[in-house]
Parts: sequence; structure tokens; C-alpha cells
Amino acid sequence: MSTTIFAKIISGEIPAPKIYEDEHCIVINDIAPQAPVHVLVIPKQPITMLTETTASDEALLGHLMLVAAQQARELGIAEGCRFIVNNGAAGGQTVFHLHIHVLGGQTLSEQGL
Ligand code: IU
Repeated sequence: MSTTIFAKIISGEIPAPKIYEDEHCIVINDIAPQAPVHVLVIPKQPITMLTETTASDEALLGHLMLVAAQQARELGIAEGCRFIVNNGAAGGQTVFHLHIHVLGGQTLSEQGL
């Protein structure tokens, strides 16, 4: 399997501030934010994309969603935010290591998002 930028961030090969980390995932600020708050929840397991997951990933996927929600609360955007998973090149995915975008900080519809 090819190594993505996220795998290198997780391993520490490429330095990137982790705003949260636990046994299963990390959270980083997106390098090209599309909203005032834009973070990425990334599993340490190098799953390519959501449609590659199976029933064995159920607990991990639940964990990622809970971390995303917790980050939204901690970043002060819980009352209005968006959680996005791009899937596959035609779905807008550019980094082929599963991640959840957490976006907020202003009315998203004002940004055309
Ligand atoms: P996508 O869903 O695969 O399109 O999202 C990839 C995101 O990863 C995108 O928003 C990039 O700005 C972001 N990103 C990053 O935060 N740091 C990087 O070094 C690279 C991409 I390459």
C-alpha cells in the first residue's frame, strides 16, 4: 500500500501539530482551511476510504464520530457545523486515508459550502 501524507503525520515522519491524539486516531488542523474552524479526524489505521470499511471497523468508525463531535464542542462550533467524508476521487477525496472533516465557525451557507 502507498503511504499517504496522513500516515507520515501519524508516524511523526512529517511534523504536524496534533490537536488531539488517542490510541485510535489523531486530529489536526487542515492545512488549507475552508472555514474558520476546519480540522481532520484521522484514524491511525490506514483505511483508504469509507466504502472500504467492513463490519469489523464498526467500533473504530463510532469512535471517530464521537471524537469529531467532541472536537466540535471543544472548538465552539457544536451548534452549527458540518462533518464531511469525501469518498473516492470522484467524491472529492484527495488523500486516500480515511478522514472526517469538521467545519464551522460561521454560517457555512454564507461560504457556498
Ligand atoms: P479530502 O477529503 O481527501 O479532499 O481532504 C484532504 C484534506 O487534507 C484537504 O482538506 C487538505 O487541505 C488536507 N491536507 C492537510 O491538511 N495537510 C496536508 O499536508 C495535505 C492535505 I497534502
